[in-house]
Amino acid sequence: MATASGGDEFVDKFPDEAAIIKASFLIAFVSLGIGAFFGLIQALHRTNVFRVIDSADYYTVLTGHGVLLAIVFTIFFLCGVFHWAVARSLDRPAESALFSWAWVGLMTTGAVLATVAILGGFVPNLGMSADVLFTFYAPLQAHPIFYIGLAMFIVGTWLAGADWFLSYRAWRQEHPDERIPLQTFMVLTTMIMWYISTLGVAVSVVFFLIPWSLGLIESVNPLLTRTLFWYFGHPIVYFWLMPAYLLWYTVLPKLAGGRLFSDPLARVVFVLFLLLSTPVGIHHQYLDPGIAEGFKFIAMTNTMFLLLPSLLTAFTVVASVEHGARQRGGEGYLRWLGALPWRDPAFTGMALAGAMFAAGGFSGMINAGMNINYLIHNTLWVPGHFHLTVGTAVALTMMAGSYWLVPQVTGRKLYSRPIGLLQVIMWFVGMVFMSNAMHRAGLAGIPRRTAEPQYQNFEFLTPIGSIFELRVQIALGGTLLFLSVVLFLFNILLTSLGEESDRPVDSYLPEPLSGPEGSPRILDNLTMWTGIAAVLVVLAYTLPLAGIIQNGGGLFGGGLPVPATVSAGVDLVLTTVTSAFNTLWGVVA
Ligand code: HEM
Ligand SMILES: [Cu+2]
Repeated sequence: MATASGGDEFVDKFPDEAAIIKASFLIAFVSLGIGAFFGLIQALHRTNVFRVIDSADYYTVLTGHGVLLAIVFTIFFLCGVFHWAVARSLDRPAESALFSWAWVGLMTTGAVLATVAILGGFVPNLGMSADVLFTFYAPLQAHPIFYIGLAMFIVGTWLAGADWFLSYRAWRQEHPDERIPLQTFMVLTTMIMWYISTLGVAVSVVFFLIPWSLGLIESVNPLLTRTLFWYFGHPIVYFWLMPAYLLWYTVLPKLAGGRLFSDPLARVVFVLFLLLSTPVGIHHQYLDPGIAEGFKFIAMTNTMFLLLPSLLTAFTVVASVEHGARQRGGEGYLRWLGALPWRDPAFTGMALAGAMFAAGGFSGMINAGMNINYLIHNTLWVPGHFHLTVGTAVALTMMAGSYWLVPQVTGRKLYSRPIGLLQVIMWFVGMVFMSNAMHRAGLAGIPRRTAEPQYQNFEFLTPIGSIFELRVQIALGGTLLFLSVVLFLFNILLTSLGEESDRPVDSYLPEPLSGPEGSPRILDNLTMWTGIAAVLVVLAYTLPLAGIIQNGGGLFGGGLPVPATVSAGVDLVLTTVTSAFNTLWGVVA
């Protein structure tokens, strides 16, 4: 890895890149603030502790919360991290600052349009709303501006990826024989996964949802838009997670006082995520009619394979942190934990985020099991689960990472480490309350996505504790989480208003204990991995999609007859693929 030492700070070396990263972070943090405020409103409203909105507006708030946090905050922040990682690990600026500003501008315009459409839902006379939730598939319909904004946002991310690939190409010309620096490798594999998976949502938005919301077509095939959404909806999970992994693999060991345990293992993990992220989306559709059980079973099996890279990560990251603790004098089987730098909010935040991710992994296994999923489907268990994963493993890592990254791109020291420490601990405690209670409420059958979870003449029962106590925990947890975001934004704001410092933070990243030299070069063969990933996607999706189009009333649903040529084409693809599959099966079995 390239190094940056005293006087040679990122912001001095790469001022244009620092400006791009600051802009990305700024938009991410504004979204985080608004989204967290909406989260507080929801947590207090559905527990009936305090109500400021009308229940009819709940979906507007919930859509704002989901879109601003899970799409805008996470993706803007990760674009900043990736821009930083590529510039520092290739040790070169982007090819064109103008091009970088173009993607920032396009993504920002798209995000603003989508947000305006959502907020329009609060003003009934406006005739504009987008109460379709962050999963935006049919039959819920939004104002066209919402979909157009989303499309611009996604195209913006494609351009950002192109920016990083162009940097890499220029670097490669000057370094024909070197291994791809690890951080750039992580960014490129993640972006290849993103290109493959966003194709699904792009098709859904451009060919179906935009024409439908503009009235150009009368109907859509809802199952098709759902399937195209989830084709992208699972990989987006890894799009959120990979920047957190990037920080856990390459920054956390350093903060712990050590070095990454193994560079090749990290590469293997990112390749596995590239291959396995996309052919599993149907695991979000276990309860959808119209998809054969067999396809759901295949999706479940593929999902279980994803445990492998997750466990490899847990092993590598913990081993690296333990190495750090032992470098700092830690001893014993577990006593070394005490030697870690727990006063550093960047370290503690990331470590707590990783610990919560383990819990999220366990509840995720239950979601992933086809039969046991029926127990918790669409209950509060599900938000309980993903507030541990994207809501903590990712969001808390991003906030903690900011305490180390923001000084690098602003040239200013962190305003307050104690406030930072309080903030990350508050997030952890708040999430223990809110998420645990949500999981338990889900087991009791309380539904998600509703302002009024109670039913008339019906009492939810819990095996231990009471529904009242669960409601209090959700409201209390949500309040602590919101206050934690306020502290975070306050600390970052005062940091950026502070005085410039010669050495705002120790940004040096040491080499891994085991470098890439001994590992097979094939790991760096991005073209080959892309090819394999594409083949897996075709295998996983061709038959289910053909079935959905045929059984769901064609490409555009029941309302419109499918043009004869299209349906003949689908028939042809279906019979060819089925017979090819049968032949292949005959050879294998
Ligand atoms: C201040 C912190 C937060 C609070 C108080 C909070 C609270 C909530 C609550 C109560 C729900 C469930 C609403 C329902 O199903 O009726 C929810 C849903 C959700 N939250 Fe959060 N949350 C917070 C932070 C986050 C973060 C950081 C993320 C992601 C980065 C996130 C992503 C989501 C998503 C995607 C949903 C599902 C929306 C839907 O069902 O369409 N939340 N949140
Ligand atoms: Cu998934």
